[in-house]
Amino acid sequence: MNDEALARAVEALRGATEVAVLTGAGVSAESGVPTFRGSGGLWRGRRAVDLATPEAFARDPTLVWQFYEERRRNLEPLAPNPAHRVLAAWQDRFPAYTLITQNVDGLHHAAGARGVLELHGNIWRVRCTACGLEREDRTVPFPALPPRCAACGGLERPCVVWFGENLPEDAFEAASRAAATADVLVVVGTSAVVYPAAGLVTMAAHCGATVIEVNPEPSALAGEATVLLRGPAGVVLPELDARLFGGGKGDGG
Ligand code: BJW
Ligand code: ZN
Repeated sequence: MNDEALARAVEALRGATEVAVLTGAGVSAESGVPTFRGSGGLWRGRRAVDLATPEAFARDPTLVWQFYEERRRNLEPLAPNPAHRVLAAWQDRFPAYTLITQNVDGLHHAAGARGVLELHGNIWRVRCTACGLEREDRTVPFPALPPRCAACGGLERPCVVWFGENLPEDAFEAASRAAATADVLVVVGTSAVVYPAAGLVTMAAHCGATVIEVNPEPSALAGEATVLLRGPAGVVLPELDARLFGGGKGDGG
């Protein structure tokens, strides 16, 4: 990791009153969750992003349901990693702090983060396609076929946001406000190709925020990041935390 970049990130965060964080699949990679566009992003030979569409569900609800069923089964034993723990601890470190995620895995919450803005929903919830009724469902394994809604008999689906669907309005509005007013936006583990989430970075940069990117690989953010921290989130964030606050939060428990 580049020491000068780390020092610049520390300086920006030390002077910050409002901090926002935007995470993507990469923050959960070290917990064992495959990223979407990485080598683990294929399921039964299909691209994960091609199954995450309303068209795929309309064509073959059982296939798409089984894709989510398998992901839930794989997720169940996984635990938050040091990156999730540092990002949860920061809620008590900065005067104003907003954690925004594109992930549906619930690992930020499992690490103790409160009020996480989940832009793309949550894999542990289901929603009726007919009446919209939502419920939490942590059953693993899920039934092999999509269940029927207890209220109206409609087909249930995972409560996640597919391509072409709107993001949850309240979460996206709160995320936009946080991006617009943040002194620093930390962008962790996202390829930044999916909108409108990726647009939050542009918004923050235009509104004067310092943008710190944590990612081992280049992303679509390119010139938008002020500080680039090249490395895995589970290493970079505990190091940043240690320099800022003396560390300890991301280690061990
Ligand atoms: C590490 C690491 C380690 C690895 N540490 N890092 C404007 C322009 C162009 C298109 C559009 C636009 N506005 C809207 C669109 C259309 C579309 C879109 O963005 N398309 C583009 C792809 C072209 N957007 C939408 O449709 C959105 N809805 C919408 O805009 O509604 C309004 C509307 C309606 C109708 C018409 C038009 C507009 C909805 C988007 C929903 C995205 N859903 C998914 C699936 C969620 C459910 C599920 O989990 O199955 O969300 S797709 C998938 O991508 C998932 C993710 O949240 C999202 C982002 O992926 P992410 O997190 O960035 O993962 P990866 O794999 O891409 O990247 C991982 C990164 O981690 C890499 O950079 C690695 O290097 C890094 N990494 N190890 C740190 N250890
Ligand atoms: Zn219903």
